[in-house]
Amino acid sequence: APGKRGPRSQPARSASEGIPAARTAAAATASRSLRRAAPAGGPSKGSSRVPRTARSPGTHRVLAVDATLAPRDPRAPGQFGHAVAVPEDKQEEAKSRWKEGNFNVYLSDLIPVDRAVVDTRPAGCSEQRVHNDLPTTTIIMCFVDEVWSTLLRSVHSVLSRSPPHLIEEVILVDDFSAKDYLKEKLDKYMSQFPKVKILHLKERHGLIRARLAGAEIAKGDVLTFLDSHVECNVGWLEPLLERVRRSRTKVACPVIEVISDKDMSYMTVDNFQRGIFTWPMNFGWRQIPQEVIEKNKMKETDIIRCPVMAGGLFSIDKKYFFELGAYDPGLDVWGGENMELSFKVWMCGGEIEIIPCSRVGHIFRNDNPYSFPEDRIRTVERNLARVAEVWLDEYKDLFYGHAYHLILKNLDVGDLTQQIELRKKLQCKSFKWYLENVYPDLEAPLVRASGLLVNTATARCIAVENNTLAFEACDVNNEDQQFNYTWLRLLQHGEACVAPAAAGGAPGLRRCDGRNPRLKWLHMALAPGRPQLTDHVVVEHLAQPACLEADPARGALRVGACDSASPFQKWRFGSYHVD
Ligand code: LR7
Ligand code: MN
Repeated sequence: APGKRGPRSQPARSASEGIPAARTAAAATASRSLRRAAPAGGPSKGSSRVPRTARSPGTHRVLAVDATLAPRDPRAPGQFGHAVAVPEDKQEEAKSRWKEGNFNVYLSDLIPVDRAVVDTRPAGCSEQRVHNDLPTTTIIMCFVDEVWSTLLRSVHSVLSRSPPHLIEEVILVDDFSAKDYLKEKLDKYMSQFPKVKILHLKERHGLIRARLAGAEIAKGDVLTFLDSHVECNVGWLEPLLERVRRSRTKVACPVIEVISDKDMSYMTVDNFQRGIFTWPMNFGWRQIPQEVIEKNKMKETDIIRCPVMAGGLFSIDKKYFFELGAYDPGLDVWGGENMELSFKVWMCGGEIEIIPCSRVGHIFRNDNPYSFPEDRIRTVERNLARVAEVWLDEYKDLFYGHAYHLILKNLDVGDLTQQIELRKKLQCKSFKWYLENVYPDLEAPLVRASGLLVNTATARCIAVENNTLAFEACDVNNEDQQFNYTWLRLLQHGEACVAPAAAGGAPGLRRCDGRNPRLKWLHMALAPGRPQLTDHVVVEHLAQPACLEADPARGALRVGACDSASPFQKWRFGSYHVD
């Protein structure tokens, strides 16, 4: 549609199956349509610079402490969030500086550190009231080798667009950056702001443990986490704190808008988007369907409950955060912590919300500009597998089924005892409850296919009779003929699984074990990419393709060399739950 543009065409994916190459952010923006930020209403709308007096006792209007109407230098490049172009003679310089942050660092340096952005809040936000006794917050911003001007702009936007009495402190957690300017120079610059504290970590903690280090020393009632390349918009903070004040188990997220990595313009995003995930736990945003919006008469200012949060920007009651066990400290560097906290919050009694009246811009980049201490993909995979093991119950098979290489890798996720204990202690609900109540639109069939496995040429079915594998005339009502084809690629009947044989041999039964590669079958109806073996059931672990087949002469079951033309190798399940 005209006026719509996504900054990235395709979410980048790792070479291996399933898990995105640490690119949740890029993958997430791919589905969002963006608009240049334009004022939502008239010039004075919501931007009065002086706090108004409360009309009813105990509440006041959202403050709009901001220089949007009269910035220090109205003609500076990038002012009001406008796009900036690199001058012709600076193209080379801009290009060479890109890798300092994987965005247009040259332009970031060119635009004011305190630039104004357009007030992108939906109509009505500036009239909303918040309580006078909002909790105070500690802002925690972690960074490793962040670009100077970008880090400064993030801090300035917090300080100039938040009511001072609500900010207990701003803790900058320097995650062992190598850049010189992030040492004394940063300390010196920030010393003009008494509320800004800098914690220089003595070794690389990774984002997750760096946030924990900040949280440990925080004095505010509420923790507000932000990335180090953001611009908080007008009135962003009060609506977040208002939600936490209303209920301490609410975790409040702003709408994350887009600061272009190319021209530094501040773009707004479509309203009515929820934070969701798809298998194997890839974060994304999903538009609420128009009919749902109409049916519920949803307004643009309405709070949106989200199955998961993006991860970087949110407010949470400090005590509640620690009651939840904060983040699993076994998560390394980057990734998956947003899933962990989201599942934990929902399953253990809380809620995740997007607050449309709170808006923060974020620079979305195609790649992390810093190095990972160990392999990036492995790190993210391991984090996600920890989350799956602790929180997904029987649904973890869907995770592994969609990231199948992880099973083959025999990934070591480390010790999970404490996390499992914590879940018990908090008496958290099941993942099934979460799916039914929080994310009912996620497709999460526990098995891929089920019912009778019919050999189409002979109308015979496999069965378990007296603990042995039988092959008999199909009968839908026969319990013994019911099989599941699982995410872990087993042909399963209760505890018993069909065990393959080499070509020429007869299959048998074995006790099911999802980790045993010698029990696995590929049902080609569910494995696109081998059209020549459509409807076949292929032994997975053999190099020479061997297929389950009916021996029509003996009415028996056997494994034979795969033959795309053989009708005796065609099988069909009663029902398929995925395609
Ligand atoms: O080792 C590290 N130490 C750090 O301090 C690695 C990173 N960091 C800092 C880094 O400098 C940055 O300020 O941590 C912050 C987040 O890292 P980014 O900006 O590289 O992450 P991201 O924006 O690409 O990805 C999202 O997912 C992350 C890991 O799961 C975090 O949760 C990020 O906070 C999160 N960002 C957002 O939610 C913003 C919206 C993007 C999306 C989706
Ligand atoms: Mn980020």
